Amino acid sequence: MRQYHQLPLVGFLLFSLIPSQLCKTCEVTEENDVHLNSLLSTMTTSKYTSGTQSANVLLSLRLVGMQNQTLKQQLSQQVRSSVEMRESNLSSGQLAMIILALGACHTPDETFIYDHHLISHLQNKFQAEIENMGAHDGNPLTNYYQVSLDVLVLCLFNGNYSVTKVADLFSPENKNYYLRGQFSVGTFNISSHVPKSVTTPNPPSNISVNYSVVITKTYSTTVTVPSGSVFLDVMEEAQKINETVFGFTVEKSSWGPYITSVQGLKANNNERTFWEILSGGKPLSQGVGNYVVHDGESLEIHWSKY
Ligand code: B12
Ligand SMILES: *[C@@H]1O[C@H](CO)[C@@H](O)[C@H](O)[C@H]1NC(C)=O
Ligand SMILES: *[C@@H]1O[C@H](CO)[C@@H](O)[C@H](O)[C@H]1NC(C)=O
Ligand SMILES: *[C@@H]1O[C@H](CO)[C@@H](O)[C@H](O)[C@H]1NC(C)=O
Ligand SMILES: *[C@@H]1O[C@H](CO)[C@@H](O)[C@H](O)[C@H]1NC(C)=O
Ligand SMILES: *[C@@H]1O[C@H](CO)[C@@H](O)[C@H](O)[C@H]1NC(C)=O
Ligand SMILES: *[C@@H]1O[C@H](CO)[C@@H](O)[C@H](O)[C@H]1NC(C)=O
Ligand SMILES: *[C@@H]1O[C@H](CO)[C@@H](O)[C@H](O)[C@H]1NC(C)=O
Repeated sequence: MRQYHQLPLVGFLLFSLIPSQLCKTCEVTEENDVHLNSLLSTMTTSKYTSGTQSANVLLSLRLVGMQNQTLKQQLSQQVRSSVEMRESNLSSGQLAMIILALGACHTPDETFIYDHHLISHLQNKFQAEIENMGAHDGNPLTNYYQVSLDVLVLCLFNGNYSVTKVADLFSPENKNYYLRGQFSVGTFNISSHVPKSVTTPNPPSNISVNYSVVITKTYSTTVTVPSGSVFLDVMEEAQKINETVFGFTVEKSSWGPYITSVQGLKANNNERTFWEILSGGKPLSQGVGNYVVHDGESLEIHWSKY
């Protein structure tokens, strides 16, 4: 027997997000049409390499009521096979996103959720997050963003969770919501650096940038790369110069390459450490695979805490 819990107020608010309600189409004004169309065309023509990516796009397409059935079926197939292939390796938030995407709009995919016991898998993954928080000073296995996705989905799909735990977890007094003394990352100072126009210079030229690894000590070098290079190209050139100082590891993620270690020092969720990337002292709002570097720029990768 499953016990169903609902937080009265939060439950009501989340209830209003129930899939059938989400499926109402909303109007886009004519002047915004052009933006929407370019977004939709990017979504239609992109190649998705992970189940989470497909799930995010499928959810969006279902929510806006987009009619391309071929595309929706392709995406839903990718999502379902990613569950079949690596359910046990999905993080809690990834599984939550997948359930949201499959469960939106009452399609036949909804039965897949129950046939594969995805809600009870999510309950277990959520439980593991809670246990990790107990053992590591409130730090989840993944992050609070994913833990909140878990709760949203458990609530929408009548999963079992402890109401008191959740109420504690999402209380504003929770110190883990504070970054550099501020509540949440809404006020995070991220540089609004827009990549310069993508006109490729002809003939191709080289540019030089200053690249530093900052732990407690700063290790700097000057790197020459072809213009149009991204942050990751700079890191690879620096690694060729001195493997000990500039060596790093990278992992594929749904946002592109993610830096996991530099000089053998690995980011750790239990300690809330990560490798932060900056330009001119300001944190970048794109990852190493997307940020295009400029001549004379001062790039840094910092051992940081969040
Ligand atoms: C939590 C989080 C982090 C955590 C991740 C570690 C952890 N404890 O889980 C920390 C604080 C370390 C982090 C770091 C960074 N992040 Co971040 N992060 C997020 C956030 C809020 C949620 C990610 C998540 O769990 N999604 C849900 C799960 C189900 O999806 P997922 O794909 O499996 O999630 C993984 C990846 O997203 C990955 N990840 C997190 N951030 C980034 C950034 C990049 C560029 C890549 C490739 C991967 C990546 O970590 C997640 C867990 O493994 C998102 C915002 C969002 N709404 O998604 C921003 C977000 C993904 N991050 C962003 C950025 C810019 C960064 C940094 C580059 C910031 C910086 N200047 O250093 C760094 C990454 C540097 C590096 N080492 O390569 C941007 C990416 C924008 C873009 N267009 O590329 C986002 C969208 C926030 C924003 N709106 O600006 N991040
Ligand atoms: C529907 O999506 C498919 C890709 O899955 C694409 O080839 C096709 O052009 C799309 N149709 C429309 C009308 O956009
Ligand atoms: C799960 O991840 C581990 C370590 O990353 C890997 O060795 C294993 O092959 C993965 N299993 C599946 C089914 O993808
Ligand atoms: C529901 O979850 C709570 C803790 O989160 C647990 O104590 C209880 O046994 C669970 N009930 C069922 C039926 O799984
Ligand atoms: C962000 O920048 C503004 C102005 O540059 C500054 O006043 C503010 O203190 C900064 N906030 C953080 C969290 O660094
Ligand atoms: C750019 O650098 C590469 C490698 O150092 C070199 O082979 C090439 O000639 C340079 N190109 C220009 C235009 O300077
Ligand atoms: C490169 O940047 C580091 C750290 O920001 C600084 O200490 C160093 O002087 C800079 N080097 C050059 C050549 O500009
Ligand atoms: C790399 O840098 C370290 C520290 O500056 C230095 O001790 C080492 O000799 C360098 N290695 C190479 C191959 O240049």
